[in-house]
Amino acid sequence: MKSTSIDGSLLDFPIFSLGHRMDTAPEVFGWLRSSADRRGDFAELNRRLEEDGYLYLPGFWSRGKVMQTRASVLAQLAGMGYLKPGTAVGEGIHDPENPPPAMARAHPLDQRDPRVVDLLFGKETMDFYAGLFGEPATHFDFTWFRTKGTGHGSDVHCDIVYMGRGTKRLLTMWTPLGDICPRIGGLTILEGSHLRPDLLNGYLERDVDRYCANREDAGAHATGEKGWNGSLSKNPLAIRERFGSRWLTAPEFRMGDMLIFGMAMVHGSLDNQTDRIRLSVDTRYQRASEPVDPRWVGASVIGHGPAAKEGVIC
Ligand SMILES: O=C(O)CCC(=O)C(=O)O
Repeated sequence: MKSTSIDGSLLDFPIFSLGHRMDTAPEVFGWLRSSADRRGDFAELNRRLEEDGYLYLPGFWSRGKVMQTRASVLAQLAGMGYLKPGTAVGEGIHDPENPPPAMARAHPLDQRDPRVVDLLFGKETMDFYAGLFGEPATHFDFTWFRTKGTGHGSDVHCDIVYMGRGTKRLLTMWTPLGDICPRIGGLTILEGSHLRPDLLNGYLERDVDRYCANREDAGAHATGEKGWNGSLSKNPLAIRERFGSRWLTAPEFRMGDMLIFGMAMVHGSLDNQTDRIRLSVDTRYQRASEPVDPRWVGASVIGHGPAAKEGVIC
């Protein structure tokens, strides 16, 4: 891929987010800062997490380990008939007649796939979080699988509205299970947005599973028939203007990389302009001593199901 360094450059091909062509001028677009060289320096990593709101750690895991995880997930997708007949499973080309569901919550992929569990919740990863937190770490029992075929990335949002019933000091980890260039649709982070909650008009206090019990359609909200999907915006250009900062991504996310960010970080993802599935997972980590959002723990999580709905008087 042709692109130049952060201090001068544009991509030389168009990229999109939610159908909007992204401006890749360096004033409004840039690359994530790598912290790979400070991997064991937890004081510095915590400082960067506070300052930047994210940690980008290329090559955290061995490439081979992530390739095995990818192979295991692709084999599942192939078995479910989501890959294009006649193509190699490893290519991850989706069947246009039967594309996989992009939505994580409804995903049929196995939450207990041993490769996935070992990668995301095994000793190597949990030791890292314990080091980062300076105390024992724990994680949600749910893995959000993203299997995005050709088309739009994710709406612009912050994660707190989906998982804010425990500690707010929760971290998201976004993990590519394939090499993901901006044409396939990597994650995008709105630089410095974690420091400007004042620009979000109360968004960070909301909860997708809370509804007004005194409204006429309360019943439909209680069952999940109606609801808000947590989106902050479908227009990444307008949101960027509001913050006056830059959208950040990587020239290529590679297998072995991890990207960590906090609950108030505005983020989204790029559209997939290819026929390959953009395969990634996102998972959540926190200090074991702090309260955990009950929606996301247990053998079979309740997630955003009816049991999570909370009626309040508005
Ligand atoms: O992968 C995506 O498109 C979105 C991921 C995301 O929103 C997250 O990791 O919190």
